[in-house]
Amino acid sequence: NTPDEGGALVLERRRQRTEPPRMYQVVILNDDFTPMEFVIVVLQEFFGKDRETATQIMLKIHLNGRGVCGVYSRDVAATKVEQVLQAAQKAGHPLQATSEPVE
Ligand code: NFA
Repeated sequence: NTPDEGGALVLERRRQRTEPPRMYQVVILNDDFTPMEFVIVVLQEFFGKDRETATQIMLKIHLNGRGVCGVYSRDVAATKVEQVLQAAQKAGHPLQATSEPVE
């Protein structure tokens, strides 16, 4: 910060070096036992999907083996995974979810 440089230039260089925070996708895995309806409700309750979108995502998971339910900061993604696992355990379903960095 030389006298004639001014603080604004320094701040600008620092901003350009700051990468945006890594984002994490929450993935739900297919299994043979969890009812389709339970997955649809989970997608509505914890991922804010409307019923039609939730049904599409559930079917994609059912057919492809896995599907992305949403993309969030690391902490929020971890909380979503916990919510899914806790709801599944409480209902006695083997539904699995995980979060993984995007890219
Ligand atoms: N495959 C499950 C069934 O046929 C449905 C399911 C979909 C489970 C998506 C888990 C995830 N009942």
